[in-house]
Amino acid sequence: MPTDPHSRRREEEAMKAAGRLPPGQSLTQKFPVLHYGPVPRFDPATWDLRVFGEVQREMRWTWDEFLALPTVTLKTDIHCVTRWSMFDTTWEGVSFRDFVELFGLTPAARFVIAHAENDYTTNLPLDVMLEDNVLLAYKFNGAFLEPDHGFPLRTVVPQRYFWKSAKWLRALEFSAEDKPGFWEQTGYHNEGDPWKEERHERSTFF
Ligand SMILES: Nc1nc2c(c(=O)[nH]1)N[C@H]1C(S)=C(S)[C@@H](COP(=O)(O)O)O[C@H]1N2
Ligand SMILES: [Mo]
Repeated sequence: MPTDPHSRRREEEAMKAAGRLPPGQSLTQKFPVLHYGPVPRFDPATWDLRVFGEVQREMRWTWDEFLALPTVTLKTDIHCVTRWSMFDTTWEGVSFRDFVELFGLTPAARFVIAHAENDYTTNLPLDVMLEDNVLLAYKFNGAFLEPDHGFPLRTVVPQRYFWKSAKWLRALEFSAEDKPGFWEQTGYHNEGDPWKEERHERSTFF
């Protein structure tokens, strides 16, 4: 990417025309850190990941158990609602679709609520989560995640704005009803599709 702002702007327009950069986004080279609240401490002795709700079997994994699960590597573009996009990020983790096979869902399951440390939650339809590019990721560009970026574990859902990729993941809830999460409750769009520019819910105040 050229550093000169004029040629960069031209490059971004070309990317939009080519259908790779969603509307209203700009490319970034460095990986911004963005979250609400403090970075939680990780203790491998007490950490667990739980699944609950509309599942056949409620289960929990310790950190060592989770690390033993088969992983996949995914190269993808990511898009933040604050208008930065990053191309060709590489993540390694457990494929969500494979993960669900370990416990099974009930026929009532239609939404997935990611629960992270410090009560951060975010909601997605189950059918989006079951697309083949959704990961429970613990490595970025070949190394374990930095604490800032969600170590030990985060969801990666590239087809939605990045606030729906929960850092410091601790549980996945499967639900018959939708449950708007932390940002969704403050007015961010419930779906958050960057290609439709679903940034905020239509507000009655503007
Ligand atoms: N637990 C948690 N996850 C979170 C957030 C947060 O505040 N808490 N912020 C979200 C937002 S708005 C973005 S853009 C991405 C940023 O991820 P990064 O800091 O790794 O770039 O994390 C998302 N996941
Ligand atoms: Mo974001």
